[in-house]
Amino acid sequence: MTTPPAHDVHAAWLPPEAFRAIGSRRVFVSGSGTVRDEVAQACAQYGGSVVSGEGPVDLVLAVSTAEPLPAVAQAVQGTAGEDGFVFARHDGVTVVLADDPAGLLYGLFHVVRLGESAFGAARPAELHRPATRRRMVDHWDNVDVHPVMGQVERGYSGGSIFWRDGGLRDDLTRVRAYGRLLAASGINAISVNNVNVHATEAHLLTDRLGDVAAIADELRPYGIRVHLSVNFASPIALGGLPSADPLDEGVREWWARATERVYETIPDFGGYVVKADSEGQPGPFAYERTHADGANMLADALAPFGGVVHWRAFVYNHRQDWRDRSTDRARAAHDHFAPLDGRFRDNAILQVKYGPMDFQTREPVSPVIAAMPGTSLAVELQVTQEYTGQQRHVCYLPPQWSEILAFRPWGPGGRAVADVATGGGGLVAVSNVGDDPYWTGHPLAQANLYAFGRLAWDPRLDPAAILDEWIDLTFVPVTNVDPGPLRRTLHAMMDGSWRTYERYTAPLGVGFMVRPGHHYGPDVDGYEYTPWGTYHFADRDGVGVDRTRASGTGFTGQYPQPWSEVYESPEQCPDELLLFFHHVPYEHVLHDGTTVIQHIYDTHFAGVEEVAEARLSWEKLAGAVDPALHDRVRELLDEQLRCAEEWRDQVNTYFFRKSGVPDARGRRIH
Ligand code: GCW
Repeated sequence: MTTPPAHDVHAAWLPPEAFRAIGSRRVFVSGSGTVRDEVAQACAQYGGSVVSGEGPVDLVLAVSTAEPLPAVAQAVQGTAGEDGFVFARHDGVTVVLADDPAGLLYGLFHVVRLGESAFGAARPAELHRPATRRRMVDHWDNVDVHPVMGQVERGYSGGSIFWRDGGLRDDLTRVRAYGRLLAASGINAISVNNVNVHATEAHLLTDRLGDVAAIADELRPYGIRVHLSVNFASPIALGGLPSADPLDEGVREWWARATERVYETIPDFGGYVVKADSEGQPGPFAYERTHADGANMLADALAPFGGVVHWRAFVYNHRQDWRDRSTDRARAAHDHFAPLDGRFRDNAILQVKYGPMDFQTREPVSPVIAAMPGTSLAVELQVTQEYTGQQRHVCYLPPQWSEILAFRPWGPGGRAVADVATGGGGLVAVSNVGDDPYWTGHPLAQANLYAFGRLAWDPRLDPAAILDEWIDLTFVPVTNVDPGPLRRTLHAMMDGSWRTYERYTAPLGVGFMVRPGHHYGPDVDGYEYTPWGTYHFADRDGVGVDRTRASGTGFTGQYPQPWSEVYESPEQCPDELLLFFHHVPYEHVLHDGTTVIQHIYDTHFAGVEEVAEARLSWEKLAGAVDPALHDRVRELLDEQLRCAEEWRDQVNTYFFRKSGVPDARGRRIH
């Protein structure tokens, strides 16, 4: 891959030009701090000035209690609340008023997004408030380089921006810059190490806490709180205790003391993230305790300091016997957690992956989300593209996230997933960032991180509009040519890319079919006879997993009405999830009149054609974007096309050989 020189870090969605509209004006800023520094820097670059309350001013950025507050700002009414801001254009002046410094920062970035249009016609006061208090990204970064996973587990952007050679990086400039990017998207919380907490990383809680504090110092100016993944067995591994039983007094005391020391060092520390009894991580099951017992022990240690524990619901048997048709991995989270509803402390957040399996391109929404009204739930998304092209393929994920967030588990008229999340623990996503100069490996993958932040702030935003916002911020200001073609091309390449990816990979919601271990590229039977619980059950007659109550694993019964009925019925089940819920013959007819087998052939040919088209469109943008970036994306599109063809040919050939049914259109199948 071509890489620009190491010092040349891509500015992502905050190129200097994005600040021109602000930096070329007279700006009143109340107080000292990040907003003032940002404005002063922009003004130094673009000829504007930071002014005091007297004299003419174009933009006011003020905390509402500031003295003196220019008269024009006093005329703007509205209470912003935590992290919020009021935005208005009044008497020829643009006004941003907040109640706290974080809100002012979000107001500043709102003006950055609007650019010149923030200084046009009058606008009545608009209130902007985040839908949820905590908007979080999780890093799966290891301090040491892990022998199998590398430094960042499921990371596709190089090493960690925090850790290097077994310790904290000497230069944390990029951490500060990352915090700035996150704040500009709306994110305000981050966990800095992998949920699989290995031996070295466990020490971040105790003797290596100074490293975490140093990261917190870099991120604090951008309103971002630091959280830490901890190992449930820490009292044994770090404290030398004989047990980690969550009901043991000595163990509880150990966590209370350890947590106290964390807050002595980092007073605004956010809390813990825990993966317990999952894929080999220790947990409360070893002591015959429940996950509520485990989570509550940590919640109690954190409560005096206002901290929270994010307790992950990703608990399943990863040593399943593939011959055992009664065990269904999709059922596991609901089976384990639904009975515990109402038993978690207020500051324990149950973090639930959006689907019942594992971040697949297509899954139904997890039934846990509807099953725990008495528990604070956070919905976990995967910005890092583990199963969606690993940042070698263009795959703009927000259309998927928006579908998930808009899904109504209790049917039309009921609450949506977004309502459950915003009324509880909010949204959390696994970050896609590493030490790559473009931050995310594939430069276009930056859009996923940006859009996650925007949706965490407001889950009702339109993903297509966020995409344009990202394109304009990232590319448009630096090109001297008509921005129209660039915007149109990028939009066309990216907006439908998740569906394109779906077309050339595993069909109709059946999932996986990826190469075991690293999960890149096709391997239809790769997981079929393994202990991982991820099967498609293709035979000569048909394909899919019978999860019905009538004849299958009964998973459909974990949903409330109407979905328990809709998913139970092969006639009513949405096509895109058909093979997730049903084992059907190849000749089964979908709602659009196509058979399953013909759908498999058609989508796989179509998906590859769409990638080929995207590649051609990108070729035409040579000269319209930075040449190094153009090269990087072009090389990646070559790889995407190669890989999509491989997917097409393996999947089509596999199903042709199984079924013996030829393609109705006579295309080449190997
Ligand atoms: O998707 C799976 C990944 C693991 C990951 C796990 C999890 C961090 O393959 O790499 O571990 O999920 O979410 O805990």
